[in-house]
Amino acid sequence: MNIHNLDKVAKSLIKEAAGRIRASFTTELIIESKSEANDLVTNIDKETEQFFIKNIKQNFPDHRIMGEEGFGDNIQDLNGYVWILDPIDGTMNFIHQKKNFAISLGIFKDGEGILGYIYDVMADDLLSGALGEGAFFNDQRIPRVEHANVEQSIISINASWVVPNKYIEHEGMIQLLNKVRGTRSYGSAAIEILYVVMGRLDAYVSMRLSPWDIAGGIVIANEVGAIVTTLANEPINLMGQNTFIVSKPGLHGDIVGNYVKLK
Ligand code: 2AM
Ligand code: CA
Ligand code: CA
Ligand code: CA
Repeated sequence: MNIHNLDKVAKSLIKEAAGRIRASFTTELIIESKSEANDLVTNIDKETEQFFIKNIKQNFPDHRIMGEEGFGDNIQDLNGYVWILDPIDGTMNFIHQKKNFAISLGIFKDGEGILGYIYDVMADDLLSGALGEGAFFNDQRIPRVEHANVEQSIISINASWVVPNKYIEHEGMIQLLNKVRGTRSYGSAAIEILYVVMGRLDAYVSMRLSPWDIAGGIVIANEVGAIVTTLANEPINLMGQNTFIVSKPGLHGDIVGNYVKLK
């Protein structure tokens, strides 16, 4: 398998899928709830995933696909080539705001992340990374991220994790938010990872992410020296859900060691 060919196909599928998503704004959306009332999916999420799967299978018949909407393969291991896809990350933003949503894609070979992509569909910004070859923002090489400390950082976190919740002691999060320079929340894990990689944010924290939210981002973050772990400071398991932090070095250890108290 030629990695440059794989990269070329992946990028062209992402661009074509994004064009279809933008074109869908002229048609009526069909919106459904999934596991809970605020867990939304649309016909465009599903059609986009099906578009990828059809084209991946045509180009690479022996590759497997793990997609959020369940049209791909039933993936129980990462043997061979596995594409981990979120057709629309930030579906609520897609529906309500028509911006700040992304296509998120990671390509893994025998468990190792070899290519990663986060495409901010409305900004037309493509963040990509290839194992050992660095990370790129619209084909411009991105420098490695710098160290950061809590006092001078902007941290992205959903407000749900700062009020009492079942995952984390919220008092610790309040202490953290009292110390940082600022907080943000964008409603798309992929876009928030993109911002950390670009240095626009210093860290992003979440209690409950799925493999497709983060697979592409992990490959890219590794290439710029941003640190990705669970909030228990363990490696991410791509076969299930995880707590999650992506952060500049220094800040990562401080947040995980001094503010996070998991339940
Ligand atoms: P999604 O839009 O693809 O569902 C929202 O804060 C972020 O969390 C989005 O990246 C969203 O991805 C993700 N997320 C993961 N699990 C979710 C859930 N059960 N409900 C809503 N968003 C979820
Ligand atoms: Ca979803
Ligand atoms: Ca997602
Ligand atoms: Ca999604």
